[in-house]
Amino acid sequence: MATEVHGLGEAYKRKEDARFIRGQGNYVDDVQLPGMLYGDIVRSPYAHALIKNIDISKALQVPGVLAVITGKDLDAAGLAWMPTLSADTEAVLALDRVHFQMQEVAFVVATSRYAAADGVAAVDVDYEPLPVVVDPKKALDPNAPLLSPDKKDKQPTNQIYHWETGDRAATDAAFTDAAANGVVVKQEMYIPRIHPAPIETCGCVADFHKATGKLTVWMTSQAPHVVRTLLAIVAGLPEHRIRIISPDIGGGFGNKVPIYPGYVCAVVASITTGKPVKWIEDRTENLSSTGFGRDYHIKAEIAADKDGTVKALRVYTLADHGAFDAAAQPTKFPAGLFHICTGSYDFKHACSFRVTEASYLIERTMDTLAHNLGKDPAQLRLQNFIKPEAFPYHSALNWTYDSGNYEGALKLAMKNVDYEGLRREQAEKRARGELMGIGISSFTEIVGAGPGKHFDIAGIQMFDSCEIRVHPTGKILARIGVQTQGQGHETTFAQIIAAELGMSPDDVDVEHGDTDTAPYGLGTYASRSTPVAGGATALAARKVRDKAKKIAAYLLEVGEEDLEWEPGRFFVKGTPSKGKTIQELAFAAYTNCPPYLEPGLEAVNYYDPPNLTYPFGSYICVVDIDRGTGEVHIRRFMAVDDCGTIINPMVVEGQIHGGLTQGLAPAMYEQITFDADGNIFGSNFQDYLIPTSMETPHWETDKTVTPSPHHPIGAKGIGESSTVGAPQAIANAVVDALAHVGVRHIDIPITPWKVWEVLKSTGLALDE
Ligand code: MCN
Repeated sequence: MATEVHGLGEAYKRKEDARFIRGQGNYVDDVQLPGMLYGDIVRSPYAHALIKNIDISKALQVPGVLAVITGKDLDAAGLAWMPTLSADTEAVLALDRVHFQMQEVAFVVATSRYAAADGVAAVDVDYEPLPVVVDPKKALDPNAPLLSPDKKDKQPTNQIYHWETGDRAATDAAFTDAAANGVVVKQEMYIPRIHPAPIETCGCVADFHKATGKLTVWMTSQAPHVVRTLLAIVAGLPEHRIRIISPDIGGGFGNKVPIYPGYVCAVVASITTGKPVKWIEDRTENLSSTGFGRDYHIKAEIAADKDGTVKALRVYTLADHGAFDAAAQPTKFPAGLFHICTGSYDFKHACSFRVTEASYLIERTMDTLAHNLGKDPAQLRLQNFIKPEAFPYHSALNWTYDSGNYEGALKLAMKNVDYEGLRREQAEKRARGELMGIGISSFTEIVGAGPGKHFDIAGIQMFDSCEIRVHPTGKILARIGVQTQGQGHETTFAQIIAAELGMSPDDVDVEHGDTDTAPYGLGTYASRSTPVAGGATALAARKVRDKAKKIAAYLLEVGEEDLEWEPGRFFVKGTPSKGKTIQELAFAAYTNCPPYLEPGLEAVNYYDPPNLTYPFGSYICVVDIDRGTGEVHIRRFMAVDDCGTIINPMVVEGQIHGGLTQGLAPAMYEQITFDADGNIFGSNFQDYLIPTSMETPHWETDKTVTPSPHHPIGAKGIGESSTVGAPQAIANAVVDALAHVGVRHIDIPITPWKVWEVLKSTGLALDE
């Protein structure tokens, strides 16, 4: 028998922490190469302007400055524009026009980081400011200035696309009927622009070797293989001579999926100089020029019977995609990867749905329905949930939810917080003039892109992969196509293999992030690693086991059908003492392999999942509001999550804690705004408030387990579940505290100032 197995479901300590807690992680900025140069970017102070001239002469006189690359230089090489992940094009360095404050205008290459920064300050750009539009509603005005006249043929207005889905006629009919015989609720809301704000900013070291023609780029990328292929296509470099290495990454949260101008400029600079070039952006550059999230103006409507049974959902969204349509979403739908369709409820009809924050709007609007009907929000949800026996559930927007037990999760959360007791306490407090609110969010996530038929990046279908090599002594090196940014893949993927082969995860090393060694993969985001690469890993391990079985049959001189498997070994049915461990079989694969088999014990699997996975959860938040200051205190937050089979409960809990804090952030603190001239507010951590441990409440967690029927080990993704589910639980709790005086909505982030305004307008404010 193998030693300890530590298979699925065990809180095995993270293998990668051995280097992290010793400060021995290897991040991009740790890479030092002989003769390395440094790049820094000249950025526009204007949100919209023409570039009349760029004078680089003074910059070239700065000691240490070797070169200044401008948009015109890139244009001459055919590299001025690069494709975005949403089929638009984005300027690498602005040619004759800038479209946002902090846009990249020139790239200074120098012998030190400081010289590069001095060079940036010495570049003289002559701008002619143009009218600015920062409000997407105003951008749609026919008289608004056209922001991308160079794309006029494709985009004659500032509206870059219109997309709708659902059955409009049936939805409208359901609303007409509800207006006459039932109820219709409408809720307008704004989900503000926020930033992923990873602690490590973006950066790279590009190293072009003139003699071999090989380009190696260490890069903060969540999807290194995709970067390699796109670099090959766009820059015309041979793909086998490009190596992208994503070393340890200090958080990604989607920020590190796209290709940014700094990467391209560093590559160009390295090819031009023949020296390695490092580019690392600073905090303000990261917050103001790399990928953001949300910025959705939403109108949501629910049609229901008078008893609260929901019938139809109608949603209109106006999304601000910024200067270029660079949304990092790999679906075949313009609306993006995360359209969760119709939430956890049995909506028969849905229409015009184009939203990534579907969960927020559905949960907010369900609460409005509950308050308008005078129903308990928990009861309204229990009444409308998709029933456990309805799975696989075909949604009104043609998605098949794999499995779920929504009432199970909500009832567990209610029991854990003593929901009835909290409602009694709320009534007592209200009678005393105190403000207490209880907010529920029963969300459904949709994660695990592919299937390849629905999801691709630049045409590459969204599968993922795992390669397993069992060495003669039975130790394993596995390589996966996904790329961790802190999610613990080196541990959890080792656990999958360990569970399949009956051995200790200590005996399995997992590598990732190097395109020269890892099998092709589409990257880590959208909680797709476990649903897709996790499936590939289990199936690759099963291939190994299948071959090991053939070897066992040969060594034990029986037919394969006479063998039985127990974790770590095959034995002859009925004679348990006659068997071979996986380690013995690995050794035999190299020393005494059956003549009719290839020697060695390796397997690779590329897995295109048949469906997405649909994790879900029910969260209950309890808040108290200070009537003197408008301050909201989160007293309790109970999160019940269900991600199917759990590989490592400790890693999952860590992911949930992080996600809840990321959900708290937009609910109460984070927002990027601009003034009328397009000057960005929120370009540093003093103005852009990420919650610290001081602001973060104590998270209480629990779980239900509803395996995915189609996933090889029944697992669903979890990484972003709680960031999807949490904001509306908090917003619902605040509104619930004020619902008795007619409040139905407060836009997030719910700041003390906004609450104070509501308290004053409703007469609840205590002035002293
Ligand atoms: N896991 C598990 N059992 C399950 C599901 C997951 O043990 N049933 C484990 C996984 O094996 C993995 C971790 O939980 O170790 C997260 O897995 P998964 O849900 O597959 O998500 P991904 O690994 O694809 O990570 C992406 C997800 C997203 S979308 C964001 S955003 C996010 C997140 O993960 N960014 C993170 N968590 C993050 N955590 C850190 N530290 N840093 C980020 O940038």
